[in-house]
Amino acid sequence: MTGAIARKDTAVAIAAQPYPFMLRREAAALLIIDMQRDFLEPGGFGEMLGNDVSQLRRTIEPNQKLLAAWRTAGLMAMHTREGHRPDLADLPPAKKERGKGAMTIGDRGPMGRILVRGEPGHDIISELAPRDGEPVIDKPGKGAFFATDLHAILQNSGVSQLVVTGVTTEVCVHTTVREANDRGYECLVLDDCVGSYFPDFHATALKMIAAQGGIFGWVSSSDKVIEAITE
Ligand code: C5J
Repeated sequence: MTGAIARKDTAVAIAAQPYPFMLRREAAALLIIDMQRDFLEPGGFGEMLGNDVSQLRRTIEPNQKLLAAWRTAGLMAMHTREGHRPDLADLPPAKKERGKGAMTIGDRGPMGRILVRGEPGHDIISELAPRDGEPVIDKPGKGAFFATDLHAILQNSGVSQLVVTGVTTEVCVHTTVREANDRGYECLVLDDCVGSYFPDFHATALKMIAAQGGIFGWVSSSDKVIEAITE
């Protein structure tokens, strides 16, 4: 057995809360949640709901560095996008009506129809554009497992560990981590690579993941993961 193969099959400990996460490269995927223009740029869904989108933009650079290191290590990366069919047939009326803003999902904004697949605002930001071969999961809800083929793709790829990043911490990241946890995945959430429009929600959501001995998973930061996967 070569040294490279021996390293590949060996779990590496990553300092985390509530205790070290044992990353197994062959079983791990990076799951980047909803880093879309609609959430991170003015004129999209996030701003339509009254949020300050600049709150999320601090996550871009650490996600870029992590994704570059992850790709260099030859590990599996996946991306998700929240959005709906152009005919809005998969949009629950309750979701459309909530928010009560002047504009709602499906209306035309500066980046096209809000949260609709195929529109510019639905795209992943250019800084984190998926590469050919990286699965992109289109999801109609907050959780990435609901009404998607994510679980099948992970199972067929032998993935049992998820390194989770993206936005927003307490909504789509949290919902996805909870869904993953109930399906048996080990989730490591990176505090500098997830973000919220509400700093206090962000901090509490991260505490909730690692509390009670890791009730939903582990929390660490991107520098520790990069160190662990860099040869
Ligand atoms: C929200 C998301 N916040 N991606 N979506 O509506 O977290």
